[in-house]
Order: sequence, then C-alpha cells, then structure tokens
Amino acid sequence: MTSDKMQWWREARFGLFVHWGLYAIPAGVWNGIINSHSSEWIMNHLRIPVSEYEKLAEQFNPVDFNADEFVRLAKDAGMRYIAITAKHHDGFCMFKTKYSDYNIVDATPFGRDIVAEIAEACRKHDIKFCIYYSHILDWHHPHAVGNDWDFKPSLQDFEIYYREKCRPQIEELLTNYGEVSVIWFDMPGGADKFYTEDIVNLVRELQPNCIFNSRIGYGFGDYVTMGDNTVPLLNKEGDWETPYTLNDNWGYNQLDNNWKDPLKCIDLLTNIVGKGGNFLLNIGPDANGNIPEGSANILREVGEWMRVNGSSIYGTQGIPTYPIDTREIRFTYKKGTLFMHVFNWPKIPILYIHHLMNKVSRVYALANPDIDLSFSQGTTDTGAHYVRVDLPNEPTSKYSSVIALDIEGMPEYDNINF
Ligand code: JFZ
Repeated sequence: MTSDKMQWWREARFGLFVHWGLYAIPAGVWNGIINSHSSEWIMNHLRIPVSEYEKLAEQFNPVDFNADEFVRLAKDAGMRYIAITAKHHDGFCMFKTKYSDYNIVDATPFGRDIVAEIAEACRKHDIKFCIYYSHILDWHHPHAVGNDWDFKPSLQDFEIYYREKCRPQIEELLTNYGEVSVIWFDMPGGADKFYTEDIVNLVRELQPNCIFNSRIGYGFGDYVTMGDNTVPLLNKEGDWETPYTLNDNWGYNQLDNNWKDPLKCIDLLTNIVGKGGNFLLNIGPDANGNIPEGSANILREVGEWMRVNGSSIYGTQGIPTYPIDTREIRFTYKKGTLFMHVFNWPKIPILYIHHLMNKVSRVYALANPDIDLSFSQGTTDTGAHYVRVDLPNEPTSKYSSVIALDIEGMPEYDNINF
C-alpha cells in the first residue's frame, strides 16, 4: 500500500515549496534591526512579543495574490507538486480555522483563505496540492513549544495546545481542502511521542493516501526529509527529498538577492534526482502577494530546460554511484536509459564514459531525439570498459545538454580497484 501512494511522488521528482506568512511584512527587518537569515524566524530571533508581532495581521493585505499565477509558475517550471505553509512557527494560519482567530480570514483586511485558493488552483491545473504545518513549534500559543519570551515554559502544557489548536487544525486541513497529497511536518522534538503517533493515526484515518515526511518525528514518515539545503554525497536508498532555498531565506527577505542561478538549480536537480531523491525548491512571496521577480525568472528558465529535458527527470530512480569523480556530468536513469547531463561541453566533441560496462544500443541528445549519435564501446589495456560518444559540435541545450544512452539493465561499472 505504501508503495502505491508514493508512486506519483516518485514520478514527480520536482516540487515547489512556498513559505508565506506574516513574516513577509517585516521581510527580515524589524524596527531597523536586520535579521539577516531565516526571515520566517524573525519573531523568535528578536524575541518579539506576541502582542506586537500579531499586529502584523492588521496590515496583511496581499492584494496582488493570484493562486493561478503561483500554480502556473510551478507548472511551467516543470514542478509536479506545491507545498504551502498553512501555519509556520509563528502560529499564524493562512487558512480559515475555527480553532484560532489568528488566521487570514478573521484577522486580516485581506479576508481570503489562501490555502483554499491554492488548493483549488492546484486541482484546476492538475498539480498535487500539499500542506506544510508546524505541529510542535507555535510561538503564538501559550502552551505550544518555542516561545519562552512571552510564556514561562514551566507553566506550559503541550496537551492544551494539542487539543485546542494542533489536532483540530490538522483535521480541518485534511477535511476542508479536498485531496491533500503530502502533509509536510517540521521541527520535531519537544513533545511526547504520543502526539506524533496520534497525528500519524489521524492522517491515516482522514486521508489514507496522504503521505507525510520524516520531520513528523520519532522515526515515522513515508519518506525522509534531508537537512535543509543538503545533498547526500552518494546514491541514497529509499524515498527521500531535499528542501532547498532559492536564495538564503525561506520567507521573503527584502535584503536577500543571493539567488541561485538557473544553472545551479539544474545542477542541484540532476544531482539530487540522480541519487534517488526529490528536489523541493522554495519561493517566498512578498507581503503584497507577489513572487519576487528574481525567483520567478529563475523558475521560468528551469522550466524551459525541463520542457526539452524533463524526461531525464520524471520517473527516474537512483542508481549505483558512478565511480569516477565528475562534477561536469551528472547521471540520471530510467528503465533502460542512462541520461548524461553534460554541463561543460568539450571543445573536441568526444565524450568517454569510463567504466560503464552495460551494452549500449543507441545514443541520442534529448533535444534532438531523431538524430542518433555514433558511439563505440571497448576495453583499455588494463581491462577497463569505456563508451565513446561522438557529440555534436555545439551543446544541444542551454545549461546542461542531456545525452541519452539506451542500455541493458541498471548501470554497472568496473570495480576500479584493479
Ligand atoms: C525548518 C524551519 O524552521 C524553517 O523555517 C523552514 O521552514 C525549513 C524548511 O524547516 O528548519 C529546519 C529544519 C530542519 C533542519 C534544518 C532547518 N535540519 O534537519 O537540518
């Protein structure tokens, strides 16, 4: 059963993370004080009292927000799922809830349920709808974990927060918004195992096909979420994902323009996917509901690349790590086809794939699938296998040209310790 409900996720490989909440208003600066990283943590980092921070809600009016635009941007980038912060650690709810007035509909002039609008747009554009929910940390609730500047930890009782807000809100989110494909939990720790188990049961009961990540805590999770912005060195077994920032913040930060360029994004995408993981790339919309141009432009470029080369991403699986250290070529693999992502086109257009043992039947560029490329296979004096491919003179795609090799079975390499 587990494998069935994971199927779309394994096929998807690439998703959009959206960190959006009241923190988009200060956007990294509070009364002139710069909070250089993690703009969504500003309340905690500067120990802003609830009574002050919650006033942001009165100003939150993202009139430019258009759920279709968000979803279309993701879709055009080649992403297959979107996860939006329904409630981050600051406790503010981007959805209508009966269990806290501190929500987008009841506490802001905007008055529209952002989570509902994203859910609907996802359905319309056929992309999987996923929800981020901070289940343990909630700096607004007197009994949750995390806020020791307003509330005395010794007087806190997690059970109260759990019964009053956390549990019923997870119920709302899994009841009022149609099919939820992933519920993305974060920052485990600080609460008893009982609560994690109770949430696991709740999710299974309300939406048996909804999957959740390992940050729910205590070793549970349908798949593993790696540390933020980290890629394993080698191929990693099992279902896993890496969440990544496009700049250096999750939430919108007015001072952070340190965007990764499209080349870096494609490098990360192929690196992660080639090792068997999913790439969840983040945007932080601003307080007016606009997606910063910097990030939108990058996603559009990645999308152009995906339109030509997406078949080297979707539905691929991890493969044994290629034994030669190369950063200029990344490998992905799907059912008998090995894709080589060539980031640095050789001046003399010949490419050797050392140590690949499989019999190759055909070689072509994804950008030009009708033209077969000539190739030969052999072994060197030391017995090492190689495939030699005669490349076109020029790269076939911007950023990374993808050369497909039809091979027999999973890639196998020489044992290079001969
Ligand atoms: C968490 C959040 O605190 C942060 O604001 C953001 O939402 C991010 C996606 O997740 O931060 C973490 C959580 C776990 C790790 C690092 C940052 N980790 O395991 O390395």
